[in-house]
Amino acid sequence: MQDSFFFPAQNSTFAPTVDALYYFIFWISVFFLTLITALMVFFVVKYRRIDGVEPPESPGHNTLLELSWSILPAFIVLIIFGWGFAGYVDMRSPPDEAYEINVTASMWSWQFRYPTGAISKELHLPAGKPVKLIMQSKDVLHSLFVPAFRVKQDVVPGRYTGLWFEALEPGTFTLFCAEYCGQQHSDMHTTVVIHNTDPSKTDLNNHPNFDTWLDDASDPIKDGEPLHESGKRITEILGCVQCHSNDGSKKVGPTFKGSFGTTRKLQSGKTVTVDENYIRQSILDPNSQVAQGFDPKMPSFKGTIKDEWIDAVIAYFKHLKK
Ligand code: HEC
Ligand SMILES: [Cu+2]
Repeated sequence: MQDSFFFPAQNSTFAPTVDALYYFIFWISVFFLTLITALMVFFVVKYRRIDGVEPPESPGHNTLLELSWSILPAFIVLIIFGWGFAGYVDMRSPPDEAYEINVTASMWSWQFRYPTGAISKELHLPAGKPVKLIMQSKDVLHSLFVPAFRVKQDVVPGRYTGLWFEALEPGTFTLFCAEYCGQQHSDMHTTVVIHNTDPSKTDLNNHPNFDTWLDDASDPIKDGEPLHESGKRITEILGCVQCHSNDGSKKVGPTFKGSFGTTRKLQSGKTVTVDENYIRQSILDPNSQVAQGFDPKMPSFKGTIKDEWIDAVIAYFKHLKK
């Protein structure tokens, strides 16, 4: 798979058709642009007004010429229509066995829910299997766009919209919101992780195969494992690690490392201790207490994170104190 001049590498079964039709229209446009511009320049020069020369008698019309410049383009347009329509129907008709994922868009993040109850901030998919997205918006118009798959569909408040595709190769790709949806619209992108489906393999980026990932994401708290390790897994599954580091470095949000038990100055001027309640409230209602020196960029995880998961995250904070 390789990126081309115009497009990222083709990574869905739709991509070859979409690109072929695009190039067909593109080269037809280039051909006629060149032909018409060249003829126009040629005629402008050839029939320019010259002093002392009478302009020639203007011809009436030429039936053959006029028929051919009407019928030929009509054929080309019909070819484009037929080709585009066939592709459109295919893209609108998900196969019955498609794997269903629910998508919720909200200013300015994505949430994906899987049939097992797993939830993630990034879109995880099996390679080589048809996937259907059932999408809704919590607030305004958004649009889900994955260039590598050549698919884009509006996400509309108050109704479901759908989209399906079949990804080809394992790897990571970018998913964008393609509908201007407010101040931080440009932040509304996430990663699509396409997992290998072979249980014995991880892919090149060391992602587990899809079923292993799904098991972890569905039930991140494993019996017999220290709670803080489950907490770490939860911060990965829910995408906390996009904004928070665990090594002391500052990202969009404060690092998790060493923060438990310290005091934190809030934008309201108050000082709080980073304890169980502060962490819990930061996760469920982040904007109620914004740490000084940071923007209120954290989305609420109310309804996404379970109470036991919060306990595990708190255990992880305590573990990172040492
Ligand atoms: C989009 C970026 C983003 C994501 C995703 C995110 N956070 Fe935050 N978080 C922030 C920012 C920015 C702050 C600081 C401003 C504030 O307090 O709201 C913050 C603050 C916090 C605080 C308070 C920390 C302190 O030291 O004051 C906690 C605890 C926290 N986040 C936990 C989480 C957890 C757990 C997750 C995942 C479930 C998460 N965050 C996901 C951006 C994010
Ligand atoms: Cu958006």
